[in-house]
Amino acid sequence: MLTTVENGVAVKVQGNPNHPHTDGALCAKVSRYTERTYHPERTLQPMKRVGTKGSGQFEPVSWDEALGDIANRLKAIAAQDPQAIQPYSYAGTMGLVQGEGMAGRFFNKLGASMLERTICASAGGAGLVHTLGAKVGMRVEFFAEAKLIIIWGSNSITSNLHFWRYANQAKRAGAKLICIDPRKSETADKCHAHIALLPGTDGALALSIMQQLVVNDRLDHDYLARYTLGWAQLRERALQWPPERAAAVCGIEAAQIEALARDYGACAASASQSTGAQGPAAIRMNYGLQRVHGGGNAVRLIAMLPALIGAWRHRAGGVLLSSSGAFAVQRAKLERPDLLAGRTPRTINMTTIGNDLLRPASPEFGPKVAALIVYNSNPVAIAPDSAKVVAGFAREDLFTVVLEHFQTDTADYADYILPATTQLEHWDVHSSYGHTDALLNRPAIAPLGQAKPNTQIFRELAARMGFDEPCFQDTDEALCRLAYGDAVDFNALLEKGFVTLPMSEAPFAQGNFPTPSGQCEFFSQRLADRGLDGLPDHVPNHEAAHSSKAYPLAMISPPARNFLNSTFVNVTSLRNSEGEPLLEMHPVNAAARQIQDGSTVRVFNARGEHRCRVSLNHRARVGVVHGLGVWWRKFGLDGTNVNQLTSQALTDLGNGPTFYDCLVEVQAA
Ligand SMILES: Nc1nc2c(c(=O)[nH]1)N[C@H]1C(S)=C(S)[C@@H](COP(=O)(O)OP(=O)(O)OC[C@H]3O[C@@H](n4cnc5c(=O)[nH]c(N)nc54)[C@H](O)[C@@H]3O)O[C@H]1N2
Ligand SMILES: Nc1nc2c(c(=O)[nH]1)N[C@H]1C(S)=C(S)[C@@H](COP(=O)(O)OP(=O)(O)OC[C@H]3O[C@@H](n4cnc5c(=O)[nH]c(N)nc54)[C@H](O)[C@@H]3O)O[C@H]1N2
Ligand SMILES: [Mo]
Repeated sequence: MLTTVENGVAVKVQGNPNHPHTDGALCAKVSRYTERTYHPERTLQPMKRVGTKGSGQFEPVSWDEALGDIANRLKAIAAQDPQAIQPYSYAGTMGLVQGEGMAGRFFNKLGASMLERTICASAGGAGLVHTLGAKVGMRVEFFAEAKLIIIWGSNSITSNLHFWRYANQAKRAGAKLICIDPRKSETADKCHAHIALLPGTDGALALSIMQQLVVNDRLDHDYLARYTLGWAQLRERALQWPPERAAAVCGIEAAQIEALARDYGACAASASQSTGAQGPAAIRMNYGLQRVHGGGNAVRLIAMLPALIGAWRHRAGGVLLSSSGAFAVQRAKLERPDLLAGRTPRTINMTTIGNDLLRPASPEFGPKVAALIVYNSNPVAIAPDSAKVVAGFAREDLFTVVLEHFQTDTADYADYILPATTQLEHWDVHSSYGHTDALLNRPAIAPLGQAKPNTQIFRELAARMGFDEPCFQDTDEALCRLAYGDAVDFNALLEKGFVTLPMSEAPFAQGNFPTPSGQCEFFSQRLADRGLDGLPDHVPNHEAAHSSKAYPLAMISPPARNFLNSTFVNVTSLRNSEGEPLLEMHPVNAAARQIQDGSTVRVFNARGEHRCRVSLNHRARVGVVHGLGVWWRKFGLDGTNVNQLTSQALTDLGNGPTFYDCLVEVQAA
């Protein structure tokens, strides 16, 4: 991203035309980054609560007073048990320095409770690790050369624009694009075929594709024999999934599965040819499909498909979910777990923060959470099962500090809000969301008002806590240099802003999977050793479609195009584009409930109720409703958002959230 600065003011941001993946284009939301940075409601001085908890009433205080009081409160709690202090952070910035760089040091030295940062991608990550061996896959640029692209659980036009550019190139060169998504997304609109399966049924679909590849003998037998582990067992399991069976589970036609397998099988390679008749087949999976109970197993099954047809032989074949395994981040050097000095604090999962804030002290749990320090996150809006989350944050005996740009739903519950800098105002380094370039974030302007980088806030807090290790003096630029160590030439990063990581063009053309066996692991001994099924299977949703009479509709809540999770929701131009929180619903489901297009509805289940307007459009299939997110609660009709309905249940692998595994009923309000 390039920022134009005039007289110290950032007047424009644009995509860097010299960066191949960005190619001069920013997504809709980030192109409004200056509007967000100079927003009149930006929090630019420390604020102290004056009203009752959650009333959102604050008065400005000096940094000195705020940090002094916070340090005193933390010291008193730590004197009893530092595990009663809980950090909570995630994706506000995914920068390695303003993320856990200095913060990790602070909480390790303190001996605070750990946070399991699994609210986004961990089921899929675990699926990849237990199949391919790491969070790695195809290089994104080679999708441009594929002849078949399956976009699976990804609304790329909304949430992964850089990939979409390559998919579009392939499309113009004659590739077939198939989208697998319960919702007819903006991306599905642009694909040649769309398979609108029920949420959480992708594992069944993948098994049935395998069954078809077996019965029609569209397999790369040489690749299977040389580079995979457990094929005989996987083959047996796949044979249990003829298209009719999978079609019933997925809520689609058997013919759709047969056609998909035919297209995919036509790309099957062999020992002598790196692709079949149709050319290379590439799968872009994304995290939308793993926010359900069986998300880990589904990702395992899909990640196996390229091995069946030998797609990995060609650089434009294979699968990509994550490229983060390509980045050798020096986390220990940044976060300094050695500062724990032998202590092993408890860990809380960020998805279950609702329950955990309400949990009393016990021998298994440890102390009640007494202090919460939130940075880079807005849990009151984005964590599931809001009724619990709100009740937890509303506890009068909980001391809450929120580092923020704005008075978010979470900041409303703070005892102190500390003003943080934005990406225009601080140093950072980033890995990527699917490509393999390391990125530098230089400050373009001075911090606005009294805002400070997260790192600086933790540095100053550390000083007041009496933490005197020299590592608390490291500058942000020093932390940037540390993040990748020797893996990235920092001078090149300073010069160009990005550095492409070395990575082979077709990483698994000859096996070499980073698994314990070196093979693509259909059977995972590591999972078997944990008492789990070593072979993947279809794992039904916790709340499977048709399993409840009271709540017959499945609800998913994927991102809105103009927001980034709950970020940008308060930017007027972007909020005007989105309008208001909407529930997309199929006309057949609406007619059965006498619901008119545009009317207000109650969406509810046993966890709660959320009111919003309904949109009867072509995007919803029968039986599935979409509450696009993630709106701030305070902009909702009744001060709630879709997470009032979602559950704290976790995934099969990786302890991830199950936002899209959620049954509801809808009534006219
Ligand atoms: N504009 C925008 N871009 C974003 C974000 C944002 O909030 N807004 N968020 C960023 C972040 S943090 C992330 S993790 C990514 C998320 O981006 P993605 O990984 O693409 O995930 P989602 O957008 O959650 O879901 C993608 C698609 O999956 C579909 N889906 C839902 N359930 C299922 C299912 O069971 N099976 C299948 N096959 N599909 C399903 C949804 O309808 C949606 O169209 O995007 C990033 N980019
Ligand atoms: N229902 C439903 N819920 C979801 C999802 C969904 O698809 N559906 N998606 C889930 C996913 S994939 C994710 S990743 C999570 C994301 O959840 P979060 O990690 O909470 O991300 P955001 O909602 O974007 O909120 C980030 C906050 O950090 C602040 N921030 C940004 N930069 C900085 C900084 O440099 N310093 C400080 N101190 N603050 C900063 C922003 O102002 C913003 O308020 O939400 C999850 N929640
Ligand atoms: Mo995410």
